[in-house]
Amino acid sequence: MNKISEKELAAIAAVKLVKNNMTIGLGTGSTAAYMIRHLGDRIKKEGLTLYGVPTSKATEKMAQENGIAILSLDDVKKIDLTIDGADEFDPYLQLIKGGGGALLREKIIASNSEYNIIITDASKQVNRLGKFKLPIETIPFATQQIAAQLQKRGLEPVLRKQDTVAFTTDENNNILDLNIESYYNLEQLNQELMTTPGIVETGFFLTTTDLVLMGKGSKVFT
Ligand code: ABF
Repeated sequence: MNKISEKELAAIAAVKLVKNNMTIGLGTGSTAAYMIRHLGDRIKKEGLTLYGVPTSKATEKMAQENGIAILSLDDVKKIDLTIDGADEFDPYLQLIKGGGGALLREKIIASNSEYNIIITDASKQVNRLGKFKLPIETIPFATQQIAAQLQKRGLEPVLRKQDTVAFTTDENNNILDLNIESYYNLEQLNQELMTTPGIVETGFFLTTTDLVLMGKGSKVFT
């Protein structure tokens, strides 16, 4: 019997917190995929009614395959609970997300949720964010100019590619991955990025998270 991974343990712990008739923000990535499958199991076993607001087209498809009724953000008054993955988290529950290219919808859903849970494992835990490159989402019209500006600031922007062409998000935007290791004031850097015309969103999730569930016995960070 294969050992259950830390990511799946965290997903199982998060799914246990879901109650009947809840509206759930459904995250993106491999850890979120475990969560969606275990939600599907609970729907089958307990006859739960759940409503899912997906953070990506990929998640929407997986949720439908697992019997979760799909709602758009416009359909719901509030999202009770969002369960999502992350690329890095620090002791202050600050995150870097967006490795999967879904950061814009993820942040929109997180900011419209009553409660946000991150499911992850020890490989994502850092003392200071930045080992993982920070993804930002840019409007294709401005991507090249933005990259040139950020290069001058030492952020070493790399245009994310899919095969040989520029990766495009669900909103048909580009992703630039930045090296933020020389920056210590993350709030200020986020503010500067978010006020740069053409930058739509950053993968900084600095204030959205209420609970981090990390595999192995699902240690809880709040
Ligand atoms: C998603 O979870 C993304 O923001 C992030 O890239 C991903 C983490 O990937 P995984 O769960 O596959 O480790 O929310």
